[in-house]
Amino acid sequence: MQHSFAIGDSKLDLWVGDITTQTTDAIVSAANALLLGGGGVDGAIHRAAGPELLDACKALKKTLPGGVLRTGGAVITPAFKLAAKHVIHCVGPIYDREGPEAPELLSSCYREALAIARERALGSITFPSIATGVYGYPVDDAAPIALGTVIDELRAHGRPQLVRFSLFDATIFNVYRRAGEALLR
Ligand code: AR6
Repeated sequence: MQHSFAIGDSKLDLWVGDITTQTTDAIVSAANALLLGGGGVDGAIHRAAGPELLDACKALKKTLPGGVLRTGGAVITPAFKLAAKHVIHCVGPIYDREGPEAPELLSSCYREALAIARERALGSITFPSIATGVYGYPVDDAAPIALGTVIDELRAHGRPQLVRFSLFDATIFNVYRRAGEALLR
């Protein structure tokens, strides 16, 4: 299952599938503040990348204030055994904890990840549906924020050339597809 939108010269692609199989320059993990791995998409990425990814996260933690990645933040490591070259680790908002700040914090994840991709001159990046699993963000609310932020960033900067979402099942894919169609109507 796949659907594409054109945003200027860039492509915004929606896929159904496991993000660990993606071959884009970077894939994004929905991590937590401690950056020590976890469940969901983060666990799948750590398992597929191998133990070097945890070592890289531990080294990176030492450079962060208090050893934690703030909510809405993003950092980059190599991707080790994955087909992608880099993993960008984002911390989405815990929906019930952040209240009215949640939309801005979710948007910040996508903005910061895309800023890192531009800084590193990456041509392609794949996101999961950040915060909509364990962190409890309703996917109907998260999808227009995720796609709206990516569309704004692509319109403002014209790169990376490809932004993909690797969505775990057809239900989530359909929510994102409808949100994309509504935003780009
Ligand atoms: N590929 C693509 N999407 C996936 C995959 C996969 N392999 N596995 C799960 N998803 P979640 P969060 C989807 O819970 O809500 C972790 O423990 C999943 O269906 O992974 O941001 C972290 O360490 C959902 O749509 O991330 C944090 O503690 C989406 O990915 C916490 O969970 C996000 O679900 C972060 O929670």
